[in-house]
Amino acid sequence: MTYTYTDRLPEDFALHQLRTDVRVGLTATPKWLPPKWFYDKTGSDLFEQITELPEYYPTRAEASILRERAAEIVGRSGARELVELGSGSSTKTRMLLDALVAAAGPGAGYVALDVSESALRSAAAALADDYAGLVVHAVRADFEHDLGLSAAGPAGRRLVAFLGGTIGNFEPASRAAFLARLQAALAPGDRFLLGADLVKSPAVLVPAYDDAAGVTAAFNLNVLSVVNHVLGADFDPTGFRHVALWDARNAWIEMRLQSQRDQVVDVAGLDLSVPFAAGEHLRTEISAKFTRDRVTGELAAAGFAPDGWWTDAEGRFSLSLWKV
Ligand code: AVJ
Repeated sequence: MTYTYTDRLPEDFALHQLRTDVRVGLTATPKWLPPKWFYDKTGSDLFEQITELPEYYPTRAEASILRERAAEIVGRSGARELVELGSGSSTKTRMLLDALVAAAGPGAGYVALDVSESALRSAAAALADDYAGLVVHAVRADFEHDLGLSAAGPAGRRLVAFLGGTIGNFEPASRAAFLARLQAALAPGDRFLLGADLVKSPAVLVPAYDDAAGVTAAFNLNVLSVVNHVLGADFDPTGFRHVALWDARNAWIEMRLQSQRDQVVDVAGLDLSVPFAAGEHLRTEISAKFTRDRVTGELAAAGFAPDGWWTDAEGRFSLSLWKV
């Protein structure tokens, strides 16, 4: 089978957004860059490696819930279409699709939303090949601002999945805005499936973001290479050190890059010089961790009603189902 492709973003969208983010983030105090820029080809490969690290439990924990519960979740949702925020080609997507195709039969649909055309096309092509009879749509959209849910045309009930714990990358205010927008975009009968990582001991959390093999450090530092390539900056990655810390008050992991010396970084494409003091931190990611009460409270505030809660056997990660 083949797939359809809809582009809802201007071609230079990513470049424009990166320019704005770098200008705003690197002139702020303290400095920051949003985590979405980790994921060029190298960064995506490094993230795949992270998911296989002994210390990084979220991917395995979420997959173990799906292995046991995908059929129950899809059955309870009554969905004919799976909409995934972020283009999934992974085992996790396939566990949901197996259940969907079994339950909905021919005419079941899959919609992937992502900002990356290449990620969308490779995921959509692979899934269209492997699932005969599955109608596959790839939609290039920025789901933080445009859910693109209308792009694929009328379907039956939809199950919108936001997996992996990526919800934790949002600042609390953007998370609330995103959830409210999603709630408003869903029709009665639609369901939202959320993967959220749970609060646990820093002795487990910190190594998950600071592994012994140094893969997460390479992933974090890679964002400097992205800025170098795309905006002609001259970051020297060896001038920075990976830092992961647990912020207990905010209940989030913070990843930072710490400048190892006084240095000035030139961003040619922005005509910008950025001074870093020795020891100064650049924040590159927050990864919030949740309690069941917090998930329930935030989803209720956005207008969702609970329809299911599952964790892995060790209670590390949650999947939860919501109706509007
Ligand atoms: C893909 C955003 C869920 O926050 O755990 C992994 C990204 N960062 N190691 C996460 C990540 C460092 C990951 N998410």
